[in-house]
Amino acid sequence: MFGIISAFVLAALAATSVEAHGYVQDVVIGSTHYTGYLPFSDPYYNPPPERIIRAIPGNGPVTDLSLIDVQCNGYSDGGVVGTQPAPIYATVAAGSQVALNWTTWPASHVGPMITYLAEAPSDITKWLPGTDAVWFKIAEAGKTSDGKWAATDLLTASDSIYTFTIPSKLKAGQYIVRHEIIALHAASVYPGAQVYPSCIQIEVTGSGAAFPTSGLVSFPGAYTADTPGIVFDVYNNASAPYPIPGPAVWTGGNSRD
Ligand SMILES: *[C@@H]1O[C@H](CO)[C@@H](O)[C@H](O)[C@H]1NC(C)=O
Ligand SMILES: *[C@@H]1O[C@H](CO)[C@@H](O)[C@H](O)[C@H]1NC(C)=O
Ligand SMILES: [Cu+2]
Repeated sequence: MFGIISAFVLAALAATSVEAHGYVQDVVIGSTHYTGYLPFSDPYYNPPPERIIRAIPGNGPVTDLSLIDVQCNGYSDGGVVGTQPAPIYATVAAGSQVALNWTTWPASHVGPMITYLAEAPSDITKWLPGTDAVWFKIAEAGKTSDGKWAATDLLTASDSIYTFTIPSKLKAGQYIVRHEIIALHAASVYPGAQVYPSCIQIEVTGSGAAFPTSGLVSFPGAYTADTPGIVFDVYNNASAPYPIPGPAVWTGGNSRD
């Protein structure tokens, strides 16, 4: 099905795959699995496998929050600034669940898990959001009142599966899901917080008409050194509450905007 990869590349894969950190390796919608973009093997196939997740350079984080890299963990490449659109997208009905399967996440990398959407104004397989304010938050999980972190305690307890729901009244259209873990083990200063974003291309179906009328943010832009929750000492006081960065979660058209 795919081209042959060389022994040299396999040796390189073996060397890199022992690193920590991580990324979304599989997306499950209903009974359909979409393999994620696999940064240590996909680039070595010709032709490359078609994915719904935009390409990432590896399993490492973005720490300079002023860079376009914080949008999709993409990077300037081949004349495309910030991210490479993926060639395909998944179809998902408004109101249904999407499950994201993360690679084994290091227990030291405590932090929140946050999910945004941005509606593509045109073909999502070509769209680059740039620095436009197009993103709204649909889900967030930080630290529970008994000190459990989303990215470590809760993700491990759910077998590395993070689940979110497409807002049931969201208007149909093509959207980028920007999902991230922010690892805080070195976040007592800036730069220090490690952002691991993943951009998943979907087409939402349904008869809803809801869309946020204000409060859209940009990446880069939404997070700076002064944003609550970007600089945070996780070792200082285990019972201190954690302020999740970014705007409030959109109500989904259920009450106000
Ligand atoms: C997540 O993906 C990995 C790699 O494909 C797989 O081995 C594992 O079973 C998946 N986890 C779940 C809970 O489906
Ligand atoms: C730790 O945080 C809790 C919750 O905010 C607070 O009540 C407590 O005083 C803090 N302890 C210290 C030593 O700062
Ligand atoms: Cu790491």
